[in-house]
Amino acid sequence: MIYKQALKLIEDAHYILVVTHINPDADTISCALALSNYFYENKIKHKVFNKMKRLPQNLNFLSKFDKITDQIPKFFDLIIYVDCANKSRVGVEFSDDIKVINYDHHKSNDNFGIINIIDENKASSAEVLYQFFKHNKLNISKQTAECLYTGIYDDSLKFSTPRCDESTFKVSNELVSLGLSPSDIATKLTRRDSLAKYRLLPKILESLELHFEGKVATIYVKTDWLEETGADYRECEDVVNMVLNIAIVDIAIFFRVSNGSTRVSIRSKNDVDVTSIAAYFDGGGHKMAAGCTCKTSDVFEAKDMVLNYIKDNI
Ligand SMILES: [Mn+2]
Repeated sequence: MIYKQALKLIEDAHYILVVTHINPDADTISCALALSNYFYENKIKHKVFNKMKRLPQNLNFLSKFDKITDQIPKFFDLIIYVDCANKSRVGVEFSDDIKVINYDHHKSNDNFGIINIIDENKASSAEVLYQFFKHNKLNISKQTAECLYTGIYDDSLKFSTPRCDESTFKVSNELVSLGLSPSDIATKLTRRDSLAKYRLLPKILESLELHFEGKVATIYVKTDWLEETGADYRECEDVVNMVLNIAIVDIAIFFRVSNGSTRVSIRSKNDVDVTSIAAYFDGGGHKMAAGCTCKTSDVFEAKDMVLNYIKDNI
């Protein structure tokens, strides 16, 4: 029912704006491009918006990636949010008069759309969006399939997160049967690193400290290091998962200064819930992957703030 209502809104719209979250990941971009490819194939007028000037270039193999814009079109009468737990994740405010469809898998999603297609049990928004295609019996082209598969693969951390289940593999199987190559996608997504990344990585790893008998690991990146190496911090985001791989570590935290405050990425394993840490600092996310911002431009101060919270509450 809800899937049909969403399709009706799409068919009735004159111009659709598909919006993705700031600091985009593969899930938000893949969902937007899955829709975009379907819209192109069916001559549905639309644009895909992301506020950032620089997008993750490892996703540039996805069809229509080059059409993503940071400009807001003059007219649009439907907004589709993908992978955004709330409206502000996009970094731009739109008029409340415009109809909204909201596809997501964040538990904290506040149902801001007139149609909300949200399933917190799914490992990715791409898996949620797949259900929209499936229930409406829409044609999924190879290009659209590649987008959906990429979102599922990346947001499930290569099929390793707890929410990755039988249905994830069933959907992936159906997408692979449409002709895409899992090995090709994995290679394009994960094996095109810059040399600069490997100049920056040792510096970040040098910052590694263990706390609370080794249960919590912290790392940080300094702005000077980015300048020295020419690397973008996003190239090194996976370093937080790397230190989480240390056997005794349950929580890994990555600090970096951005626009006068410190961004904090928190990852966990062994069923440790880190949402309360992020929530305390007005952030959000999932049980085992969350993020927040500390109001200081000093990474050491931010580190103390977060470790103090953990000491008293986790
Ligand atoms: Mn996601």
